[in-house]
Amino acid sequence: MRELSLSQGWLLKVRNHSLSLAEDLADDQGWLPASVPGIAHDALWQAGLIPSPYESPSLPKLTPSFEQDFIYRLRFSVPEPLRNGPLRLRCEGLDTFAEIWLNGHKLAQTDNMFCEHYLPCADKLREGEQELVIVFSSALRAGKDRQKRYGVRKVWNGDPSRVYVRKAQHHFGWDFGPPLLSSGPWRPIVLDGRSVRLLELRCPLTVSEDLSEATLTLHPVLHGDLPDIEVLTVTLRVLDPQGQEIFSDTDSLPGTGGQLWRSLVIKSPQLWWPVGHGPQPLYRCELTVHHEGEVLEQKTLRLGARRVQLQQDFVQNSDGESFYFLVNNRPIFCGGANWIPPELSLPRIARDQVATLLDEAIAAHMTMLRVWGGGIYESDDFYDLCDEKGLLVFQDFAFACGLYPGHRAFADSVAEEARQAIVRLRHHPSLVIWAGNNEDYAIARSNNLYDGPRSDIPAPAAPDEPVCFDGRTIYEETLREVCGACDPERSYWPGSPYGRQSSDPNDREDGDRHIWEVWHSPQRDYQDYDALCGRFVSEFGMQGVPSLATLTKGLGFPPDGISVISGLNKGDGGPERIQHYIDRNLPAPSDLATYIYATQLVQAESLAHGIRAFRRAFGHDLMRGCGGALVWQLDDCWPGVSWSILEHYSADMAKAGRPVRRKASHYSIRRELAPLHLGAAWQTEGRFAVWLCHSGASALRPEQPRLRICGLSPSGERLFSEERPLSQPFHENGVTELGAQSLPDAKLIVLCELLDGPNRMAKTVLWPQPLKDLGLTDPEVLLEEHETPDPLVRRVRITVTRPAKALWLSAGEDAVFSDNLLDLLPGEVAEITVKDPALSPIRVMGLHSLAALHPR
Ligand code: BMA
Repeated sequence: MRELSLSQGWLLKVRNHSLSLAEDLADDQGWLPASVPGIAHDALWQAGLIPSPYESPSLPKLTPSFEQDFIYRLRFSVPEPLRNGPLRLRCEGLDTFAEIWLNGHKLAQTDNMFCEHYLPCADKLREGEQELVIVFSSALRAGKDRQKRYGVRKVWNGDPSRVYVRKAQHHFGWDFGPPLLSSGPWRPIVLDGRSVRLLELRCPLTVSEDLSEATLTLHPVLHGDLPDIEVLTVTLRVLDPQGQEIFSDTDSLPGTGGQLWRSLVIKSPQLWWPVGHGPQPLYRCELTVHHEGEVLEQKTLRLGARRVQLQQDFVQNSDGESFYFLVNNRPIFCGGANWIPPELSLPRIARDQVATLLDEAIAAHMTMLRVWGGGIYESDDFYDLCDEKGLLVFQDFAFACGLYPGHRAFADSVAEEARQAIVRLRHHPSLVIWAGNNEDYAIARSNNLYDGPRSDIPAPAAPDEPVCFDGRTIYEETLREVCGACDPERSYWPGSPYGRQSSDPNDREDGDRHIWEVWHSPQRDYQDYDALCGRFVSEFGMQGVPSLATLTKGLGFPPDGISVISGLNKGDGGPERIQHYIDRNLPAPSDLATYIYATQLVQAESLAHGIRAFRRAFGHDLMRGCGGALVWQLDDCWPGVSWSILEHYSADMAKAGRPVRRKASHYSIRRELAPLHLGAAWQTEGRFAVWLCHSGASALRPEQPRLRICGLSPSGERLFSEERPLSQPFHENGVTELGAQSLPDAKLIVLCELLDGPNRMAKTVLWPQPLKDLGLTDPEVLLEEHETPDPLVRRVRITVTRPAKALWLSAGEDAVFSDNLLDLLPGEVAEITVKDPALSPIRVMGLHSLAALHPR
């Protein structure tokens, strides 16, 4: 097709404001090679002019560069066939304040990194070599200028001027990572000579209520620059997931373009399911535009046939309404996590890196990711992979933790950004909901600027008047309207969190909820998560310090103690909050290695307590008290200390085929989200409840289930044992309460097992809380290693003579364990494998490794 990718040969320099732009361009000094797509700071870093933005000691040295402007320049020639015809410069993403010049003519000025720009330029070409220049000015300066004009607004995280700037908000610095206020063409630039362009291809595939048929509407909108041509031939085809054509039609449009509508009914559609619930068949819809044998435009989209409903209805014995998703009429508990961009420098993000991170989410039995509003509308790769893998996506619009302005020009820019994002993403079956923002209602409420959904939306205040929550107009009017017009089939939710009845956007019985009473103020115990549950928990989290290898990367040197890593923690009072939870729950760690272990154990326990409570509240039928639990946060954008459950997995690591480093919480989450899960929780000292969670996956139906419960003393004597058949029918896609039970001694460790014939289908160990009072002595861990046919893989058999809590195995930096963080009791055998290219000796830590193992 008639396109020229402008990705090679770019140069960049820091703009010298003592010269005019023409003089600066003429000055040969200071030009560096630059990648496109790319950002200026990557070029500076590669040239050795700045230190690595990924190392915490670099930050003070980088800060002055955030106020710099940059010139990108490309000299190129236009191939002859492209010259005759319409030409546009297609800038798929410019971050953020850019002036675009072609051969001395200004083509445009931009201020929204989330928008693609089509700039007509045929009449600006000259003979011979062309010169394309893009001048990027500092987003920080631009934001501060706007702030001067319109007033300072409240934010949590980052410089407050960020609310005026349509740029990924975490670039201004967030509590999980440092600022990187760079600029540049972060998505491709293409010289686009297509004479016919597909403006949009709308193709909703809706499944009937009884799932027996699906209706596919095809609605392409084309623009053509060929007024002299009377007939363009447009072919539309639909292929089933096996590649068989199930529809084909040809029509014609004039050379100026136009629109077509087609509709077809697919009988017995192959349904697309979330991972763990069924397959992910993808239909294909193809459009081709020809003229006299030449293909002028082409597009293929993959579609999934699924029926998704957000259920907001009655919940028995409670006020408020439910918030859960039905997919193909099946209630789905959305266990999952929040996704942030996996690199500080967005153009570095690679498809393999994303694919591996998504596989890690699936390995932890997650079904949903929330693309958080402080990041970006992710790449097509991200959503394509979610479609293929069956991960549901909860998609925020790109706003987070701020009082955004509601004035017209700003809202218009947002409307265009949203329209483009929706048109690009709406065909993805993985995408199940749009949400207006992250925590903007919460910050408004905390400043007494929000009284609930029925109050009036304020008009923008003058700069000298007190700030108001005028940004509400964006979530309740602008975005709602764009979603209604461009994607009416999908749910739109004004914010996360938000409630449609309550004046508290973070209400426990209305809408979704972010649970930060644990970790942030008032630092509630994680054992209390059940009392904090919401109808859909879209955020809750606990920090965990990553491994020594990752810390070393984030510092640029190996840490020799705990205090030196504090610069890697950008969270408000981060190290102190971690310490608070260690003090409440664990014996004191004695050195950096046991400290890392202790933080990861607290994180793992905390998230497990949360998921266990929230999943239990999924209940059944008319008692869906909680529809999902999304951990804050899956991944990291740099090698720092954060709430992530995976350590920073860089594009470079992905390229080198290295594995992801999991924090201990990955394993505890995986257990809590297992399709068949036995839950247990203390009700009072010495009394506990047991329940069974079932995800609906068909292979997991015990035939003759029995429940066995044993009580063990901390030294391992079995003081209590009981086994009974489970006679009650259990709820599929939900929770079956199995009753409560008292123990002869409050300090017993409880082993709960679900048995089916000779098989153990599920196991849970309930430990007296807090763990620091347990008084565990050395469990005498025995590891037996065996070779396997793969020389890099060892099989490890683990046994103990006394109860062991949270055994953590480690080996070389790139070792991958099939399971880890094991609770093991005398008489049990754990068999796992480890793949370790370094074949390093295996080390084991456990709760018993922490010093001062005595009750406090
Ligand atoms: C959440 C997120 C982020 C933040 C996290 C941890 O609410 O939305 O803003 O990183 O809290 O504080």
